[in-house]
Amino acid sequence: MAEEQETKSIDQGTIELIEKAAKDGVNTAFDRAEAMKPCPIGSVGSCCKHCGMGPCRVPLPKGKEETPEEKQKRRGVCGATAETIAARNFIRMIAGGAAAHSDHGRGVAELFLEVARGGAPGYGIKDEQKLLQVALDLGVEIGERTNNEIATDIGQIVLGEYGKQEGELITLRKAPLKRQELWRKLGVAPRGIDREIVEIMHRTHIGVDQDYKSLLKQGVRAALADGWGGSLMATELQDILFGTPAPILGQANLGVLEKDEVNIIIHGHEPLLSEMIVAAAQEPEMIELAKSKGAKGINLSGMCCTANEILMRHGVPIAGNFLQQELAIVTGAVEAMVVDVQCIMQSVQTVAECYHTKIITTSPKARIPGATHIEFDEHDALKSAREIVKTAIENFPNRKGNVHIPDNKTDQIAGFSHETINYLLGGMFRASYRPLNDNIINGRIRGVAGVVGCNNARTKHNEAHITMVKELIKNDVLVITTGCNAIACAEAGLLVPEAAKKFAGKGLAEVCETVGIPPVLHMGSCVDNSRILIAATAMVKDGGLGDDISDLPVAGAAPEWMSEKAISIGQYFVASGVYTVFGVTWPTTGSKEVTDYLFKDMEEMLGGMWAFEPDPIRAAHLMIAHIDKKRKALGIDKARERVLYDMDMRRELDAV
Ligand code: SF4
Ligand code: MSK
Repeated sequence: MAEEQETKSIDQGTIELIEKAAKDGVNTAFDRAEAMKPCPIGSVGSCCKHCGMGPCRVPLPKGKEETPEEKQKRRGVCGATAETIAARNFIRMIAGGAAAHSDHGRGVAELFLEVARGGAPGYGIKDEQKLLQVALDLGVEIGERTNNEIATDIGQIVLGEYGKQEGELITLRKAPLKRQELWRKLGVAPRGIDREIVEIMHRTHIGVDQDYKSLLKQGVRAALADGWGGSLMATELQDILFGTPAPILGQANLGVLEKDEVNIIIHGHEPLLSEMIVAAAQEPEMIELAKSKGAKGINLSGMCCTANEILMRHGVPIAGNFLQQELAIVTGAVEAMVVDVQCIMQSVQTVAECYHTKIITTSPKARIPGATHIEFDEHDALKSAREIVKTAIENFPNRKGNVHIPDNKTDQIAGFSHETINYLLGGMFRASYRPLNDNIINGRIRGVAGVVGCNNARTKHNEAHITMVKELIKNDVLVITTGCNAIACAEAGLLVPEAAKKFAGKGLAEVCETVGIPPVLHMGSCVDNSRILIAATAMVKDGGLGDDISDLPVAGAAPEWMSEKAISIGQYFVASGVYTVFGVTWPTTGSKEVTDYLFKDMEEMLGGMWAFEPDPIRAAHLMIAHIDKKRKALGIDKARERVLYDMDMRRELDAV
């Protein structure tokens, strides 16, 4: 049994809890993934169910070259080709992902406006400097105006960007000039966020856009509306409201749960309510109440991206990433799992029913049958938060005694926002990316990779994440991370400065030791991938590495992706000029033309392109090869060779 479970995760505590779940008779995602194999036609994008004449399946013919006559017949009832069907499916994934991120951004903007108007007590403007910076970015007058007046204008402008019908998103201006011009030239500069998503749904309806290239271009436009629009605005406004992250010590893994305390896990993506739960859980009356129920205190931890948000700003520990959510409940030690939106398995409720855990839903957009619903009311958020914390405390005496908390937990340093990297590298008085660019130019750092994204039950939990990241840093590639990859890296001990000496190549380790940073920098949650775009733009602006993101020696990856949001993120990275490799599975292989367009033609169009490689070592080397290609184009490849040779080797070379 133990050996069988070891094929499911690289993490010891996770394996222990998969075993406990089996003993307790609890069904988890690991079991379901084994029992139910993915549909081979749907998984390659060859199934369409966009109308009542379908579903239509257009799988590739097995084993032999298809004749033109056969290909002619391989269509849906309406005549849609395999290319149209694969492209439609792909961009509907982008629409789903962009909608999720951008609706998150809308929720933040609505709260932001309420705060500015004085209608959301308990919240305030925490980062005034960022407020002023965003005001400048959006063209909002500052003068002698109060913060609330400025914030009101910002909130209105941001909300207006969702329903805008013409022109282009204001925040596109944050991209390098050359990139903006390219988007305009290609006709992919997004107009309004909602408009681009709706247009995908329209074009993919039966009988509308039948040209896969035209469909994929609209996918690019909607993904850009996500990355440079909805996600970026979510991050900016959250920073103003809750503070821009700065380096902070935290811990990660299932071992952060406490045996003798009331354990509350906050899970999902939006930090709006969880910020208040952090405050409520620290109130003396709540701690007293917990003690009166026999607990030693209240232990708050996070799961998935809500975890990343409250870790980055408060140091709240992370209990796990996507595939660990059911297992946290299997410990038998969780009084409440509080969920907001996105990445919440419906099965948390059925798992919770096997123990004493209460699942508390908080968003009107995300209900789960059987769960307790305590709706987040931003007009009295602390009241909602207190009610939630109280419900958890009162559940403590109901623990069933069948408790096992694995003892593995690791330290991590998180909080590497773009602003922090700027200060860390350049100093308070001359914040800049110059030292990073210089170290790339002199070859100590080979390049930068953004490794992000989910877990996927079709592949061993965390294995591809950690194998890829270790291979990259070993080869002197500085890694920046978000989402569930960041949590995996924390669990593997890669987010501490000491990891540089242990795992990084000589050049990268030297830089990390000098600056005092880990070789893998945690930049936040899924919407915070926008921070990576801003960091890449800052590298371009600092000079010496070309004049567009596509010139930089950088690459991106999501080795264990599963969500539609990951596809949207990948597409906006590609559209921003980044070579982006995905693992596990690829959703368009049912059409060679569509796949070739994404994997080859997009590079000509956008300077960035998609790639698919499930083997994490090979994927890391594809990224390294791309980074080296860019170094060569910039004429800095020789510098790295000089760094790699020690004095004796250089003497030998000179003698030749
Ligand atoms: Fe079939 Fe066309 Fe309907 Fe899709 S839209 S289900 S391909 S008939
Ligand atoms: S939580 S989208 S599983 S990264 Fe952002 Fe993790 Fe992927 Fe959800």
